[in-house]
Order: sequence, then C-alpha cells, then structure tokens
Amino acid sequence: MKVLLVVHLLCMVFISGFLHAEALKRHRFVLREKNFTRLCSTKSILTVNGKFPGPTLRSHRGESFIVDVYNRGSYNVTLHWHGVKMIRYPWSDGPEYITQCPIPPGGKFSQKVVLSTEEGTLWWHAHSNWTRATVHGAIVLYPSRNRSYPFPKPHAEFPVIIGEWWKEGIQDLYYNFIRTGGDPNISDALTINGQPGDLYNCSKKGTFRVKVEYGKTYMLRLVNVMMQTLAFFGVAGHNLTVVNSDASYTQQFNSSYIAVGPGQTMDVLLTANQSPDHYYMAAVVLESTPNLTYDNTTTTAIVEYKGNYTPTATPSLPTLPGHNDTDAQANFTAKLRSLGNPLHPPPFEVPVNCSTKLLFTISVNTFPCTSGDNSTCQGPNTTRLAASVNNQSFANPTIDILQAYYKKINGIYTGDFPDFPPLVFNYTAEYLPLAYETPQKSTRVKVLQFNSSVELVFQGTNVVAGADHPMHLHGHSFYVVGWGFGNFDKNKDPQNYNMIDPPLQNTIVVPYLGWVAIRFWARNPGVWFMHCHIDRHMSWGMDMAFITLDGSTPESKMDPPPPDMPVC
Ligand SMILES: *[C@@H]1O[C@H](CO)[C@@H](O)[C@H](O)[C@H]1NC(C)=O
Ligand SMILES: *[C@@H]1O[C@H](CO)[C@@H](O)[C@H](O)[C@H]1NC(C)=O
Ligand SMILES: *[C@@H]1O[C@H](CO)[C@@H](O)[C@H](O)[C@H]1NC(C)=O
Ligand SMILES: *[C@@H]1O[C@H](CO)[C@@H](O)[C@H](O)[C@H]1NC(C)=O
Ligand SMILES: *[C@@H]1O[C@H](CO)[C@@H](O)[C@H](O)[C@H]1NC(C)=O
Ligand SMILES: *[C@@H]1O[C@H](CO)[C@@H](O)[C@H](O)[C@H]1NC(C)=O
Ligand SMILES: *[C@@H]1O[C@H](CO)[C@@H](O)[C@H](O)[C@H]1NC(C)=O
Ligand SMILES: *[C@@H]1O[C@H](CO)[C@@H](O)[C@H](O)[C@H]1NC(C)=O
Ligand SMILES: *[C@@H]1O[C@H](CO)[C@@H](O)[C@H](O)[C@H]1NC(C)=O
Ligand SMILES: *[C@@H]1O[C@H](CO)[C@@H](O)[C@H](O)[C@H]1NC(C)=O
Ligand SMILES: *[C@@H]1O[C@H](CO)[C@@H](O)[C@H](O)[C@H]1NC(C)=O
Ligand SMILES: *[C@@H]1O[C@H](CO)[C@@H](O)[C@H](O)[C@H]1NC(C)=O
Ligand SMILES: [Cu+2]
Repeated sequence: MKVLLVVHLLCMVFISGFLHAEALKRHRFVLREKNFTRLCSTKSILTVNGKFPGPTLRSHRGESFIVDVYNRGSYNVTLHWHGVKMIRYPWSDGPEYITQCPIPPGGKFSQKVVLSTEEGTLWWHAHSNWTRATVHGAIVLYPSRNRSYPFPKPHAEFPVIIGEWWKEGIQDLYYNFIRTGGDPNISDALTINGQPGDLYNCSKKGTFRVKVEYGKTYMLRLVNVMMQTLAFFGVAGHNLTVVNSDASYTQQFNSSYIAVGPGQTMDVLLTANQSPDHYYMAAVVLESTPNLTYDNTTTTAIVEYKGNYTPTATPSLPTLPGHNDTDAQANFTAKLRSLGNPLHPPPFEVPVNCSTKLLFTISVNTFPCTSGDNSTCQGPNTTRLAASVNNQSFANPTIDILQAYYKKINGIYTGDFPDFPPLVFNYTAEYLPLAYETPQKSTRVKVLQFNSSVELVFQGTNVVAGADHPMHLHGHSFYVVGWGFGNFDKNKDPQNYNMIDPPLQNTIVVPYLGWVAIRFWARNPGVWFMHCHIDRHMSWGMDMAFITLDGSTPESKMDPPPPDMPVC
C-alpha cells in the first residue's frame, strides 16, 4: 500500500513536470530561401516559413513559448528575440558567437522564449552577419489575461514594419561591404510591411493597405527593422497617439510624426476621424550625419476609409521632418515618459545610488590600409572603416562567450573591458587629431556582480564622423534618465536626470554629437550583448558584452543549457 502510494506520487510529479513543459505553446520556424519580386526585379532571400516579413508571434504577458527553429537555408544563422529579457536563460537569446554557435544548414534548435514583464510590441530577427535584413517579424505581447490596456481597447490592430530593400542579394551586399572596407551601398527602397509602395516602379500592386471604419481607433504596432538608418513615420491628415515604447507603456502624447531608430518598437493609436478618403502612411530616412549619402525615397502604405465615396485620385502624403531635422527628432524623444500607473506599475524601481558607474564612448574609427590593395581600403583617405566602444573594436570569438564562461574555457574573451574612455578629449569637437582614429581590436567583456545597480553613460564622438547610434542591450530594459548634446558633464548633468518617470527602453538612440545616460539592475545572470543597431557600425565593432554573475540563491542563478545547443 505504502509502496503504491509512493509510486503514485512519483507519477504525479513526473506527469505534472511533463505537463508543465508541454503547456508551453510551440511555434515552428523553418528558415529557407525563396524568390521575391520588388522594384521590377526578383531575388532569392532567406525567409522564415517562406514569408517576408516573417510570421507574427502572439502571446500574453509572461506566457513563455518555444520556437522550433529549422535551418533549411544554405548558410549558418541564429535567431534573437529582441527586447525579451530571457530571465536566467541566455541560452536562446541568439547573437552569434555571443550566446550560441550558429545553427548550421540542416540543423535545428528549439529556443525557449522566456517572457516576464514585457507588454506591447517586440520583434524577432536573425542575429548573424546581415541576415536580419529579410529574417524578421513582430512579437505581439497582449496584457495578462486578467488585465486590459491602460486605454480603451482599440477596434483593431496591425504591425507596421519599417524596413529597407536592396536589389542585390544581402550576402553580396555584406561581403562587398566587408571586402571594400568602406560604407555599404544604400538601400534601393524603404518598405512598410515588406512593400515599397506606390511611389516606386512596379510596386503599386503590392502596396500594404488597411481598411478603417469612421470613428474607430486602431493600434499600429510600429517596428523599425532598418539596417542602416533611422526613420520618420506619419499618416497624412491624422495625429498619432503614442502609448507604448519598447514593450513598456508610456504616458500618452500626440504627434503628427514618429521618430524611431532601428531596434525600437512603438505602439501608436490612430483614430479614423477625418473625411472618408484614402490617406498615405509614409516613412522616410532620418539621417543626422552631414554629407552622408542616404536613401531619399519615400515608402507608403494606404489607410482606406470604408464606405461609399469617391477617393481623391492621389492620396495625400504626411508632412514629415527633413532627413536631418535633429530638432524634430529631439522634440519627439523628449516626450517619451513611463506610464507607471497603479494598474500598470513599472516592473522595477529606478536605481538611485548606482554601485557601478560606466562611461562608454561610441565612435566610428578607421584602420590603416595594410593590404597593399587600395580597393579594400575604401574608407576615408584610403583606410578601412571601423567602430568601437571605449576604443575597443569588438572581434567575434571563435566559440560563443556564454559557452566559454559556463565551461570555464580560457582564451576566448577577457574580463577587462574599460569602465571609462582610455583617452579623455573633447569628444564632440569639430576637428579631432587623426591619431584618435585607430581603435584596438579585442574581445573584452564587463563583469557585473549580481544585483548591482548600473549607470551607463553613452558618449557619442566626432571621431571620423558623428552619427546617431541606436544602442541596444540584450537581457534588460533600462531607464533613460538623461540625454543631451555635446559632452556629458558628470557634475552638472545628473542634476537634471528624470528620476520620476524616465522611459523604459531596450534600445536608445544616442543623438548625433550627444550623450545618453541609462540605469538598470544587473539581476539577470548570463552573457548579454550590447551593440549599435545600425548594422555597419555593429559589423565594424561597436559592440561589447556584459557578464552578470550568478547570485547566491537558486533564483538568482542561470538555468542550465538545453540539450540541443548548436556546437562550433
Ligand atoms: C529563384 O529564381 C531563380 C531564377 O528563376 C531560380 O534559378 C532559383 O532556383 C529560384 N530560387 C528559389 C529559392 O526558388
Ligand atoms: C559572417 O561574416 C564573416 C566575415 O565577416 C564570415 O567569416 C562568416 O563566414 C560569415 N558567416 C556566414 C554564415 O556567412
Ligand atoms: C494576473 O495574472 C498573472 C499571471 O498571468 C498573475 O501573476 C497575477 O497575480 C494576476 N493578477 C491578478 C490581480 O489576478
Ligand atoms: C494634430 O495636433 C495638432 C497639435 O495638437 C493640432 O493643431 C491639429 O489640429 C491636430 N490635427 C488633427 C488632424 O487632429
Ligand atoms: C560637408 O560637405 C561640405 C561641402 O563639401 C563641407 O564644407 C563640410 O565641411 C562637410 N561637413 C562635414 C561635417 O564633413
Ligand atoms: C534623391 O537623391 C538623388 C541622388 O541620389 C537626387 O537625384 C534626387 O533629386 C533626390 N530626390 C529628392 C526627392 O531629394
Ligand atoms: C540638412 O540638409 C539640407 C539639405 O537637405 C542642408 O541644406 C542643410 O545644411 C542640412 N543641415 C544640417 C544641420 O546639416
Ligand atoms: C521643437 O520644440 C521647440 C520648443 O517646443 C519648438 O520651438 C520647435 O519649433 C520644435 N521644432 C520642431 C522641428 O518641431
Ligand atoms: C593607394 O593609396 C595610397 C594612399 O592614398 C597611394 O599613395 C597609393 O598610390 C595607392 N596605390 C594604388 C596602387 O593606387
Ligand atoms: C591620410 O593618411 C596619411 C597616411 O596615414 C596621413 O599621413 C594623412 O595625414 C591623412 N590625411 C587625412 C586628411 O586624413
Ligand atoms: C568642444 O568642441 C565643441 C565643438 O567644436 C566646442 O563648442 C566646445 O567648446 C569644446 N569644448 C571644450 C571643453 O573645449
Ligand atoms: C558555420 O559555423 C561553424 C561553427 O561555428 C563554423 O565552423 C563555420 O566556419 C561556419 N561557416 C561559415 C561559412 O561561416
Ligand atoms: Cu551606430
């Protein structure tokens, strides 16, 4: 009798453990190449499930899921769940050679996507070389089942994915960029939900259209998946109401345009309250660096009121700021504030006295030409372009840092990433000595104690050329407590920090010749990549990684790796 009971109990434990694992919803992602036609020409692109953009994943807050990823393409690839904190589970975060080895052609990796406090819109994308140009999609995170939005439920909602399209293949684009050492070719079109829209050749048929009913409110889930630049977005004749940024609610504000950097997401409400007609929604490039060639085309989609009327022959276009209107960009960014109402409290407090203070310069750099072949040195003055954080130009290791850390394998990385710039100078001066241009190639990480409170100030520089840098931190959301133009002043600027309702982001644009101060808690043990989300800057080395050590309790330690980690 006793024995039977024990067996029965064991069975219960086994079954409930099994059921628990089974309870996670599974999705199937098959990476494969498929031909797509845009701008009158056809090319083969890497897709997920043959779709471009890829499938939208939907879940409720906190309800983790599993994605079974099959690589049926012809090259190595990894997938990343952008903005998902993956608490204690860096194993399926995805950046190649940071948290995993790539999934080889023919390989499979089941990735658990560990949700916690994220609510709103995030996205997933490939994280190896430039494959993310076509391998990306939205992640829609509804409120918990027992909660609602902190605003009336919209009548309907849809993703608005702002991207770029090249006529040439992405592998060719990338390898030319690597070979020449110069800037990559600019895109041939911008896209909304994968479509350039009416203003490009051979594109009218595919233009993304959405039908709206007069008097109703719609939620646009904006995702900027661009590779090389930022964007302004708007809808003709309509103001937009921003309600959420990077899967965290914001205090609502109205604007006739949105400024959004690659990696960022934003939920905006649109009320169909204008005279029934067709209106263009449009996106254009936001590029602050002077004299840099950029894609000056306009992508459009159509907002179409339902009903019986004759639409104007050509829909009106929204009036968007000029490509280098940094005032418009700053005015918009300044309005972002966390909501933090009692029903939607912020997930964690703003760190007050930070135990770890860091100042990171982020620079574009050059390496001198060493090849004897000038065609491989098409950077300024016959150099190869590079980029760095605190003068460290990140070099990918041969196996992933997470594995090296977990298995204590030496020689893959070093733990001596500098806390402060090795050289102090007027970072945003108009002219800087040439000697400042050359960075150091290294694979260094910054080690954080569990539960440390971190202040990190990003300082843009004018080495080679200033630029907007959308900096993205994996495994965390952070509060943006301050930002400004020129050089950060550690005595003056902290006095103006917003400690009340700073926006909670996973990606923040460090403005052209400016700085941004962020604060976060290191409570997520693991290896977490941090990098510029402009892909040429990332490939040039504007990257680093944090290692947050395990804490002392079981709840503050990394979970063990899954059995099917890809191997190098
Ligand atoms: C794409 O089209 C080209 C030319 O028609 C063809 O050779 C190629 O096999 C197609 N690729 C895919 C992935 O379907
Ligand atoms: C990614 O790029 C590097 C060079 O930058 C190259 O060595 C590597 O093979 C590329 N990976 C794939 C899968 O093409
Ligand atoms: C709502 O549901 C979440 C899990 O989905 C749970 O953690 C939370 O306690 C619930 N809150 C209330 C007020 O029921
Ligand atoms: C948009 O907002 C501005 C400023 O609040 C206002 O002047 C304008 O009338 C609004 N436009 C529409 C179409 O609601
Ligand atoms: C941009 O180009 C103009 C004209 O060539 C030049 O005078 C100016 O110095 C350049 N600006 C920067 C920041 O390089
Ligand atoms: C866009 O740039 C091209 C040159 O690259 C120029 O010929 C064209 O006039 C520009 N168009 C607009 C709308 O600025
Ligand atoms: C912005 O771009 C325009 C050309 O479109 C140029 O005339 C102007 O000087 C630029 N402004 C700045 C601050 O670079
Ligand atoms: C930015 O805001 C300031 C102050 O509110 C205003 O004077 C200026 O016109 C705005 N600029 C743009 C481009 O919106
Ligand atoms: C390569 O560039 C250097 C520096 O600009 C120049 O001196 C040299 O003549 C160039 N070599 C060739 C083969 O063009
Ligand atoms: C170009 O490079 C050469 C060789 O490194 C250097 O002597 C020269 O000062 C550089 N000139 C400029 C304008 O960068
Ligand atoms: C730094 O350079 C900027 C731009 O040239 C200049 O306005 C500022 O005065 C300089 N700051 C210092 C401390 O020299
Ligand atoms: C693919 O990944 C494996 C494992 O890291 C590596 O050995 C191989 O060189 C990679 N192939 C390419 C083309 O990058
Ligand atoms: Cu950048």
